[in-house]
Amino acid sequence: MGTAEPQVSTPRDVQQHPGMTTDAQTDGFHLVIDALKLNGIDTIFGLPGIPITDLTRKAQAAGMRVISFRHEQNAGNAAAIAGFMTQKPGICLTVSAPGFLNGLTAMANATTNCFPMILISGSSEREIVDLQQGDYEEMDQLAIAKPLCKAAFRVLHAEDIGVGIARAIRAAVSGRPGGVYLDLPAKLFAQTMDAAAGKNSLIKVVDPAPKQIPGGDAVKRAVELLRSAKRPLIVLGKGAAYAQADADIRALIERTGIPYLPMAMAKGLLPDTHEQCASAARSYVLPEADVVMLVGARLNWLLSHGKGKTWGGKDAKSWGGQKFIQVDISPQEADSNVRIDAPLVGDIGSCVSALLAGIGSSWGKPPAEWLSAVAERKSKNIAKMAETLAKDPKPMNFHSALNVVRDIIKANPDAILVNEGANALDFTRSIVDMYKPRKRLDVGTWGVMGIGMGFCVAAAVVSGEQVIAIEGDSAFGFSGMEIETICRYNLPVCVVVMNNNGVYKGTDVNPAGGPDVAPTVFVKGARYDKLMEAFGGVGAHATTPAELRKAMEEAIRSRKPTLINAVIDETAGTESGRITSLNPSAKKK
Ligand SMILES: Cc1ncc(C[n+]2csc(CCOP(=O)(O)OP(=O)(O)O)c2C)c(N)n1
Ligand SMILES: [Mg+2]
Repeated sequence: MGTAEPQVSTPRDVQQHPGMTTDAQTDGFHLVIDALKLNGIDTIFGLPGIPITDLTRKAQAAGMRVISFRHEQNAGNAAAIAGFMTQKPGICLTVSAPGFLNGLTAMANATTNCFPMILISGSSEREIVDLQQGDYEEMDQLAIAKPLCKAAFRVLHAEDIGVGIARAIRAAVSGRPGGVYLDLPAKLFAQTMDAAAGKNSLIKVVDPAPKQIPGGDAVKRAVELLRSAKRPLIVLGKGAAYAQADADIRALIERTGIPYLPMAMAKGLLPDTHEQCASAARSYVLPEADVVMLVGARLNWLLSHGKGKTWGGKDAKSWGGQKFIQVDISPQEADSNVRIDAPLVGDIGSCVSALLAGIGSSWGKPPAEWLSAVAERKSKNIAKMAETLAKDPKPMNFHSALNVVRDIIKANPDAILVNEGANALDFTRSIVDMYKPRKRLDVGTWGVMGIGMGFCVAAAVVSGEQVIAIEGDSAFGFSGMEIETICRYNLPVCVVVMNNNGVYKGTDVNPAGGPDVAPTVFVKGARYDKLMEAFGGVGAHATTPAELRKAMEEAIRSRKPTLINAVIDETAGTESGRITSLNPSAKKK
């Protein structure tokens, strides 16, 4: 069978004669599809071409939903967020070398964010790739994928497809979820084998993401530390959202009475309007808390590494004095940035239910001084924000536009909000309250641009709910061509482009005074709405909050693919939004 590994003998029931498939035979194409279906995977996000075009056709013929994209990165982002929403690995299917590389960014982002996805790429002939003889789209994909994913596998023989898919599924969803790469060389698809033996070779994965029960000592340690706190705080991360342990998490928060902070994608796990939500007092509670319980949240840059001024430390690196409880599925997470006094390792659902049992029924609420201090900061900041939101400046700015989005989400709490950009991201996160779990999907751990339209497509396909995307005009550009995909599948997606003529703002000028505009500036007054009309969707142009409201309400009423070009004051944004401080500053002026 012309295999590159001479030590592997050709199995007797595998032949290399495509076209000779009889009813009693199956082939690589069908085995891949059957293996996915056997494991309850019903959707593929991908982009066809050699050698996987027929795989997309045959998958569709076999009743799978095959969502075809315009660029693999968007298909990959769709797969990743489908994985986050469903706890099943999202599948992204690409061609070899360039298609694979296009999908790779999404797979790496999935791994970073702990989203379960499987990137399946066709690849070229092993013999030619390994001798570097210059095959069509030649690349040693497996080697390149390895450092960017949780696991990477290659299947050379049809009889091993069942094992390959099973291993990929387990790797993607068990423990801390992540991206997995599965390499399927072109020759595999045409290999035939006896149909009964083929069926028998497939594996239905039993218990793909086994519960990981925390140790009793660790639970006791965590509960005791929490009980000792005078100013406790709970931080909910997107791991807590992923876990789908919503009722228990809510019970834990409410029974302990502890103020909590949701990270961006944990917003809505409890309604952001919950009286214990401390989002509006973030800069007060982080430095003031004495015991912090992290639930599915890592102490990475998004939480200032658990130290420094944000946490009340004297300078950038010094400890603020908090004690930490960290609930996480990975035993390696604790102590990554600061000392974790009570690590609690297990799946979030099992850990939270153990904590609930541990705190029992007679838990005293946190000291009243702490709760009232938090409440006071909160109401002051909320009042200040309400004042800002009530203004109606001309031209429209981020606040007055997002005040509309805030009302729309309040009236449509089941809608899914996709969000990317800099100012368009940061203002949306702080202004738009979420009411239900896993409804906010955004740039995640990396703050990556380009997730927008891929996330929209997957969110609509997976949930059937209305999707609303709030996109910076720069952010939108990374995946904007997928509005054709949105129109093609007639998805209920309303994209709002917050058009401030550029990256961060539209007012920069070329310091050298030449004819080129500044690197952050785009075409002024661009009409993104016209793009949507080109594909039969609805385009709207909004220069006031009233126009924006009308267009969004109409989009939701009609469920038609819609793009609203929301004209935002080009002076309104700030450099890098809320993370200006991360910009290196030049020594030499
Ligand atoms: C893949 C990638 N490339 C570049 C960046 C750097 N970056 C951060 S935000 C941003 C765009 C900000 O502009 P826009 O989306 O228009 O948002 P605004 O602040 O103008 O609302 C860019 C390019 C990134 N985060 N990810
Ligand atoms: Mg912009």
